[in-house]
Amino acid sequence: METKLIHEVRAVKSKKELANIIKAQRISEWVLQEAVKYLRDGVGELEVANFIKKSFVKFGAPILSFPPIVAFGKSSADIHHEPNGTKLKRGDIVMFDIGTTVNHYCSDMTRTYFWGEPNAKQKKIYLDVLKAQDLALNKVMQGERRAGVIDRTARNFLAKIYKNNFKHGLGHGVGTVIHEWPNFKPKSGDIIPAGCVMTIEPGIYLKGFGGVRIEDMYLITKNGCVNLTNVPKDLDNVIL
Ligand SMILES: [Mn+2]
Repeated sequence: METKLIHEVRAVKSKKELANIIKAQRISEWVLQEAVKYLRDGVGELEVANFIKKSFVKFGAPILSFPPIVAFGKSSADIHHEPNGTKLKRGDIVMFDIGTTVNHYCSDMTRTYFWGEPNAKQKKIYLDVLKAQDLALNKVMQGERRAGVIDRTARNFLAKIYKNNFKHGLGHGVGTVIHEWPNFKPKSGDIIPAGCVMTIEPGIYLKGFGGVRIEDMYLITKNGCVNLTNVPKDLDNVIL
């Protein structure tokens, strides 16, 4: 018998584990919906982040995967932004990166919105990040399982337009910890196994301007993948 490593075994989810991840994701989606409704001119990032925490409690999932990221305007250029007193104003980018746990299994999702009609540059960045996610997704659907190749598919597309402003890995495994094996990174040698749950989350971050990240969680299957995230992300759906 061949040996395996524990991270490889842990990556492949049972039906029960998957059900927990999906439940955590559904709850995050309810919370996201409420958070979007809570937005108004002048509301602060921290106020919205606190509202998100309260909503997770209300929906019965008070143990979060990580502290909610709420970023308005230029704050969205900061990958791991800590919500502060920044107030929402028309024309701002609004980024939410949230996740919770059910029976210790995590969920993870990022959506980027526009508070009012986005300008041409905001629109272009959004559409390019969405395209990068789609290119990576198509690779997975075509059966590509080399994490490095999948990462570079999205990365090379974005690099042609935005140089090195995609400043993190394309995605990661999700389980009882929020970042687990395998990893989509440009130099990753990981081979993605069927049955694992991965995020695909390209982003572009322009200091002094703002950023866009779009993150969905996928179940990797033998022949493709299934999106576990049920939140629209077409440009029309993200203009508030
Ligand atoms: Mn993530």
